[in-house]
Amino acid sequence: RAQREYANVLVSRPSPGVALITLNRPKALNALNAVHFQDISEAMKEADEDVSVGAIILTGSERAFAAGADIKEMKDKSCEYLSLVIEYFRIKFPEVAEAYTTNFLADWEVITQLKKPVIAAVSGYALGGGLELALQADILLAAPSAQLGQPEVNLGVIPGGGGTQRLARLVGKSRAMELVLTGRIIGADEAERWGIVRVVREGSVVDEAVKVASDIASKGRIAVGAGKEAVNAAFEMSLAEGLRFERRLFHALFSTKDQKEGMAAFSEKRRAEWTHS
Ligand code: CO8
Repeated sequence: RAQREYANVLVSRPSPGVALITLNRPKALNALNAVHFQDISEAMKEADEDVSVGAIILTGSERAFAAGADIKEMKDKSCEYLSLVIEYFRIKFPEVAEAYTTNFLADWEVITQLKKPVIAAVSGYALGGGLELALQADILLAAPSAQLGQPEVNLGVIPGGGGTQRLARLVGKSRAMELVLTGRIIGADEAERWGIVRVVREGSVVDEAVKVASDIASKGRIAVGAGKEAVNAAFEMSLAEGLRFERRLFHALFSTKDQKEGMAAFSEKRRAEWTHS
């Protein structure tokens, strides 16, 4: 089907089953303004709904994945635009929320709501909202040039797109505190030691992401979707709840044709032909 065009992102299919979404405001180091972000979220949703897509890659330019939310756009905003208030309105007054949320980075958590796996391929700066965007991805690959940080403290604010929560879970309290309270920017090696990313050869981050995405896209979509859902549950549930959730999904997969096919193919020493059903 015809690919939609977006002003601020490029969308391509570098390999069967793989959607590549490239943030494309290079002069502003991919700073995320409302229009840019709307394009990102619509392109991500479009790829998620496309049955021919098995995995989605989100990347930026060589110099910057994304240098954060657009400071020039944010600088004159009053407090009601802050996400805390958006959340409050979303819950309290759903009809008012519409007006607020169509404005400032409305669909912020969009990546976490997608069914397909998302791989962030990070080169250069991933700062503030740029890092928070990458942290919403399921798999993070980084070039040696990658520079990650939450410099919001230098602007008189704190991360507002999940940074404090996701980093604390990912790298632990002390490291998360250091990033959030000092704004220190870390390089790819340190980010890899901390378990945030896997570093690949310079210049190959998108190619590596395509390899991983192609590999995922070659599996049965139902099992991939269930695996993603189960791992993500680990960040939201207690261990007992998460184990129960995993077991339920595991059992449910025995009602799929892909389970019959996968196990038959193994027994017959042949490749599985997934029907995603
Ligand atoms: N916003 C707007 N414009 C930016 C941003 C940004 N975040 N980052 C860079 N730019 C622009 C610069 O203004 C400059 O534009 P111009 O040429 O018109 O002056 C252009 O990009 C190139 O940048 P520099 O000249 O500064 O390039 P350098 O190589 O000298 O420096 C840096 C690169 C270190 C990345 C530097 O640009 C920088 O420090 N940028 C700001 C980083 C930052 O503070 N990010 C955090 C922003 S706050 C945030 O993200 C909160 C997220 C909340 C999410 C909430 C969801 C609901």
